[in-house]
Amino acid sequence: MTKKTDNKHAVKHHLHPFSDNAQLKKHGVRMMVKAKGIYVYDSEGNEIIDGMAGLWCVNIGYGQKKLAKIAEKQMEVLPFYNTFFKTTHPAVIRLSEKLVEITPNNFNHVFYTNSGSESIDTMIRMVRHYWSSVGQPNKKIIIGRWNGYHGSTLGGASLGGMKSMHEQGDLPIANIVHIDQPWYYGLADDNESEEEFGIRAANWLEEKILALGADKIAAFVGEPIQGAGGVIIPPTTYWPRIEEICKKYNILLVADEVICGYGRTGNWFGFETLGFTPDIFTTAKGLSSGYLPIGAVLVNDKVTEGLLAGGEFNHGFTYSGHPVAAAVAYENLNILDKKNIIEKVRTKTGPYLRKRWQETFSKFKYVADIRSEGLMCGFTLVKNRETRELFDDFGSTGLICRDIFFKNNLIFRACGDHMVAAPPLIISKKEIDNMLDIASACMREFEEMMDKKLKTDTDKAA
Ligand code: PXG
Repeated sequence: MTKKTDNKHAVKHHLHPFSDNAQLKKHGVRMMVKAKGIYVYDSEGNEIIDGMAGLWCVNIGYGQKKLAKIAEKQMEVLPFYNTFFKTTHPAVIRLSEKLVEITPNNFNHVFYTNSGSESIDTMIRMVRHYWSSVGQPNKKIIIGRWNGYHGSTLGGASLGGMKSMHEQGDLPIANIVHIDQPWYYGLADDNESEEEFGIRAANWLEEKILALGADKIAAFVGEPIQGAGGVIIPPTTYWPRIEEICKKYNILLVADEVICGYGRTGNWFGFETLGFTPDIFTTAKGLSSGYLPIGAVLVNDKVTEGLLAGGEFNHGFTYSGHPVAAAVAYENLNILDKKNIIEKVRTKTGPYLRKRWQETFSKFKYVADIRSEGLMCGFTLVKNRETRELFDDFGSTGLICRDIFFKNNLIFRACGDHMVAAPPLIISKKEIDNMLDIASACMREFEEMMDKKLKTDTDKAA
C-alpha cells in the first residue's frame, strides 16, 4: 500500500502537462525514481505495476541496458548533426532502412520528428503540400473524429476531437472538421449488429465528404484503435469501408499509429490488425519505446512521388533524425524483431490478456463493454448495465476508479469513464495474472464505494 506522498517541492517550479497545477501544489505528486521490466518504483520504495507502459510507449519494457549503451556510444561518436543541408549520418540511414523493412512494400520514405504531435503537424503540412504539388491546391480540409487524440500542438489538438482542448485557445485551426467515432456500445441503434454499425459509422465519412465537396478534402485521419479516447475498437467492417470511401473520392487515408504502432496490437502496425492500408502513417512513442523522443511519418510511393514533384518542402525540425534518438530507435526495433516480441503479443500474451481481462471484469456490476486487441484493452464504467446508462458527469467516476488503482500500486488510465490498460509488450502471463488480481481487488473496493455513493445520492433525492 502506498505511503502518503508529499512531494510538494517537486511542483514548486514545474508546470505539469494536462494537470490542474493549483491542485498539484496543494497535494503534491508521486515521484518515480527507477524502473525495471513492467515495474516503476517511487521515492518511497513502492513497486508499482505500470499497466500503461509509461504513456503507452515503453513497449520494450524498462531497463534495456543495450539501449543505454547504444545511446552512450552514439553520444561519444556523433551526438548531433542535422539532415537539412545536403548532409546525413549513419544512424538515420540505418533506422530508415529498418523502418522500410518492417512496413508494407509501398512505404519507402520516412520523415523524422520528435513526437507524435510533430508527426501529426508534419502530416497536415505534407498532405496539403502534396495536393498543391499535384495541381489540386483546393484540397485542404482534413477530417478527423470526435474523441480522437492526435496530440497537443495547434495542428494535433485541432485534428483531435477533444472538445476540452478546443475550448482552450481558439481551436480547431481552419479547414479541420470532425465526424463521430465508431463506438458501437455507445452509438449503435437498438438491434444493430456490430458489422452494420461499422458500415454506418464509416458512411459518416462519405456524408461529410458529400456535404463539403470532395474537391476540397485532402485527407481523413484516424487512429486504427482510438487510444486516449478510451480504447475504442471499431467493428471489423469499419476500416475497409473507410478505405473504400477514401479511394472513391480521391482522398488520402492517414493512420495515426502513435499508440498502435510498433507492436501494440500484435502486428507491427495497427492498420495490419484492422485490415486496411493507409497512404501515410504517423508514429512516435513505441519507435524508441520512449527511451528518447523521436517520431516518424511514413509515406507511400504515390504520395512521395507527388511530394518530389513539388520542389522544396519547407518543413523540418532541428532534431529531425537526431543521431542518438535514431540509434536507440534502431536498436529498439531490432530487439522487438529479433526477440519476436510482437509475435508473442499476437499469439500468446494478447489472447491470454483478452481472456483474463474478460473473466476479471465481467464479475463487476458497474462494468460494461469489456474489450481488447493485442495489449491494449478497456472497459466502460456504467451506472446500469441493462439500460446502458452512464454515470453522471462523464469522467468523474473514472477518476475515482483510477485513483483506487493508483493507491494500490497499479497504473491504469481513466479516459472519461473508460478504464484502459496498455502494459509493456514484454509482460508475461504470470505478470498479467498478478496485474489482474490486484485490479480485481481494486474493483471490489470501487464497487463498495459506488454502492455507498449511489445509495447516499438516492437517499438525498428522496
Ligand atoms: N497521436 C496519438 C494517437 C497519440 O496517442 C499523439 C498523437 C501525440 O503524441 P505526443 O508524443 O506529441 O504526445 C498521441 C499521444 C494519455 C496520453 O494519457 C496519450 C498521449 C499523450 C499523452 C497522454 O492517454 N498520446
